[in-house]
Amino acid sequence: MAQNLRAFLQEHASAHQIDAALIDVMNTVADTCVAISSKVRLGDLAGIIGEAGSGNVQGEDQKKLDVIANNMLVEALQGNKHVAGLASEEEDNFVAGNVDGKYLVLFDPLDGSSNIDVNISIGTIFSILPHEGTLELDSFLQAGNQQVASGYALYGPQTLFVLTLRHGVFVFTLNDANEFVLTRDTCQISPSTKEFAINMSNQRHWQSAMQTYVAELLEGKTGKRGKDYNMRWVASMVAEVHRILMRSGVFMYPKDSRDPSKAGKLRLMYEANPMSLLVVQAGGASTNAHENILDIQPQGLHQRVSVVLGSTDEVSYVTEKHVSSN
Ligand code: AHM
Ligand code: MG
Repeated sequence: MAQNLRAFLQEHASAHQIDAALIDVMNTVADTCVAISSKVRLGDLAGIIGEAGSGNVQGEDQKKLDVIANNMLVEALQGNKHVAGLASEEEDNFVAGNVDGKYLVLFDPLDGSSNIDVNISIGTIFSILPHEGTLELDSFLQAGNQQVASGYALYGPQTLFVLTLRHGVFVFTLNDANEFVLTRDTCQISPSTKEFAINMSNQRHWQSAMQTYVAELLEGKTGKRGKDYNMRWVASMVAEVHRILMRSGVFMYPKDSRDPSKAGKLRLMYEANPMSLLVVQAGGASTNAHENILDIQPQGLHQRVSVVLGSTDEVSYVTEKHVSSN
């Protein structure tokens, strides 16, 4: 019989000596994603489509669903006694949890916001860090390789929950009874690929190493890379990473010369770190085009970063190109 998420987590925890408190936090995240999924599925019928009329700390307009999903996660996680604190893409500052909590949960409550109103896949991304001592901003500024778990919910044709507790990557599908059921127990990204994902409309703003790399991909079979590459761009990182976990590929969101103060569009703590842990756990690689994302020492909660992740051959090739061009 197919195993549900709770049973899987219990078994996985005993097989790998994982703290029961961490499993409890994971269950709270998953339960909240089920609740978010119910709202996403109903769209206009649940009154969740459209602008919230507010902005977040990064100056981005918030959608109603950004705010709803954020509030649901904050409330649920504050109610979990093992959670010491939270940080969210939609909150200016970190939020305190419970003084005895051993974990910090960081999340992008609704990733792919530009796709909400057009019924294209969106998701929730989360990262879990260990915690001890007094809760302060510094508590959250841990490198990605300190994460004890990460994952995402993908609200697509199916609602999926994908997680790692540092012992592989597992995929669960939401069934008719609103229960996540294990549907894939191995995710392995192959080293080579013929598929890339990048927002080509920003091409003229990329650094020259990225311009050269993508130009080589576009040359096709008779060009330098000797392959006909295919391109995909959903504009939801959750959907792009899921595709890479399922059939390999490389995803890039490079830094942009339009705003030199920003290191890229995506956020290190809420997007790049959790996705990098999943990709590395599935045998792939992840860099900021220079160094491994998981090794970056964060300087701020809302820090942005360039992202190159997926099949190792491509990630190494594009990273080497950037390193040697400096
Ligand atoms: P969001 O968290 O505000 O939704 O922004 C992140 C999203 C990613 O999911 C996606 O990879 C990227 O932004 C898409 O950017 P673009 O609008 O340039 O295509
Ligand atoms: Mg996002």
